[in-house]
Amino acid sequence: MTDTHIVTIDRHIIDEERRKPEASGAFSNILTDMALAAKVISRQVNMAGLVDILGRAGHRNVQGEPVQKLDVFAQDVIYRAMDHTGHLCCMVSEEVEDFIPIPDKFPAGSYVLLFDPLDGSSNIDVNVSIGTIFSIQRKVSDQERGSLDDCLQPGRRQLAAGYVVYGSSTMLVYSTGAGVHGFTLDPSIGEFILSHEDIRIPRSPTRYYSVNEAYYSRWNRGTQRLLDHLKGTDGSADGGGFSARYIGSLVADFHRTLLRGGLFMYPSDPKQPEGKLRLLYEASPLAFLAEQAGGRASSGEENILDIQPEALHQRTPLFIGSGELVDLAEHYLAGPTDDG
Ligand code: P6P
Repeated sequence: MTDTHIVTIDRHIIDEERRKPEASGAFSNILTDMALAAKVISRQVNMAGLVDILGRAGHRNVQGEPVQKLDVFAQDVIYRAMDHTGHLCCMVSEEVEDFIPIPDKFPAGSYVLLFDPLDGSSNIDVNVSIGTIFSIQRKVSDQERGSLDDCLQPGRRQLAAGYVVYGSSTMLVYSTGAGVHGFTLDPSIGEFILSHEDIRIPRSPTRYYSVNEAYYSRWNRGTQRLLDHLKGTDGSADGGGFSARYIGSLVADFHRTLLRGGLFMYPSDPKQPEGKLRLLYEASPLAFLAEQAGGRASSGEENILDIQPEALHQRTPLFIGSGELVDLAEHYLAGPTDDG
């Protein structure tokens, strides 16, 4: 008997909206528009090997990194899905140096969309999963078409956050503050179908730690001691027992951590004193999801969601996943950093 009880993401978003009497519907429309953008990007990503969109687009983004053509495509798709709807006052994108006001020809709204259109783009050419990350904040200034104050808000104030992982299947995972829910794209009907309701990050004992260990020699002693403990090489009775997993694509590594538990980390080092990952549209939305799923995220010193952003593209060290492992990371990072 074919299951006819399917919950599409559009229906789920409407159900979530109905739980909030004050909801205007604008907020729900942003999520629905993001789901549409995700379908369009997914089609292009899955065709990447067939269509001439691989390889570099010939210029560099605001981070100074070579821009892949799919990066440009994803940026355009999300921008065009959002610029005319009247729900946003402005946007922040990893691909654009300044915040992006809604054009005067379109009505402006009360929300801010912050996004990384295609994270992990260096993996595109080798067919490794990549992702889109997004965060939604409410406008706080009196500027009709947004201001830096609307963009530089702590993650604790997010109204919603989510990501799309373009992998063996395309999944959209989001939260509006009432748990984390995952939807798998069924290409045969072009719909995201509820497949992972109320995702909870497994608690210890969990199996995985996830970090680029090639940088071990650059880390401070606290970070090195944390790795030694996770690997069971520090001689402690309760160390070890993990498997290492590192894809090198943030959304894919986080998605596994969300579903299987464990600890993902991208520590700082002398070459990257603030870490590599971006606060506003990478660490902060993933931290919101982690906390909604019963885990948490830290810079190593403070909860990611409590950081007051100072700049659009500022970076942060990131330790995210099962709460007790994030606690462990903070414990080791607070310890002696020299050989003492
Ligand atoms: P590294 C991909 O380029 C990315 O921005 C994230 O998706 C990923 O987590 C990280 O960089 C990988 O960085 O230094 O380990 O190659």
